[in-house]
Amino acid sequence: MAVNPQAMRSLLKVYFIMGSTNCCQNPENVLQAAIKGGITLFQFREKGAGCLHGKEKESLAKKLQAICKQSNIPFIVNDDIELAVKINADGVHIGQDDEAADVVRRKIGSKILGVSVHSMQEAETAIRQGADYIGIGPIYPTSTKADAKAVQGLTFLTELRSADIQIPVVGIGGITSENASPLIEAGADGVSVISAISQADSPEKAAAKLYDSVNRIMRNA
Ligand code: 3NM
Repeated sequence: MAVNPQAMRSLLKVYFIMGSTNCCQNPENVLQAAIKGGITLFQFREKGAGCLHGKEKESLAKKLQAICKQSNIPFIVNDDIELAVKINADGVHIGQDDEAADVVRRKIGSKILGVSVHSMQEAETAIRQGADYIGIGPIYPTSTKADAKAVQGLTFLTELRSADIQIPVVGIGGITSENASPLIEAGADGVSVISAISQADSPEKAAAKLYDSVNRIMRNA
């Protein structure tokens, strides 16, 4: 763990994830609008049919990173540790098919490390190997990730918190401002979304609505 857990929890509130294939508008404009709306963390996830590679990918990453920097939003890179280190991103997010978290931790030093987990055992391993936060999903049905696992609802999150696992947790998969509340009530520190913001007519309004729905529950907790 490299980041103070309390600081990590605040960053996870509205965690926007996006790559060029998720947007119907210019990705830079989408990110700028999402930041205006109140996102707290950003992940560059350049995946799927028609995604950018090599220099083009790096060039978009740098443009989006510069936008995040202007507003002090930490910039996380999905999977691509080499790119994250090369451009000095603020962190990386990895899944179970990537290198082990302890290997990645050694490569990235004190940058933020997020790990996707789907079981108690994976969660415990990620914690032991130095994750700053874990991502769990899909909470609800999603069409954004073709190889998403079975929908898990709030079952796993509830199990984690009942076992007194205190690591910062973010949920992902099919989350919108309408269905975010139960996730926060069940113990998540925030929501990760792609399409709820990237495909919205107004990414700014969509981000603001998500922020309100998360914050409303946290204030009452
Ligand atoms: N990971 P949307 S679901 C990137 O379950 C990703 O680990 C998932 O997109 C997981 O907010 C998912 O549009 C897609 O549903 C999230």
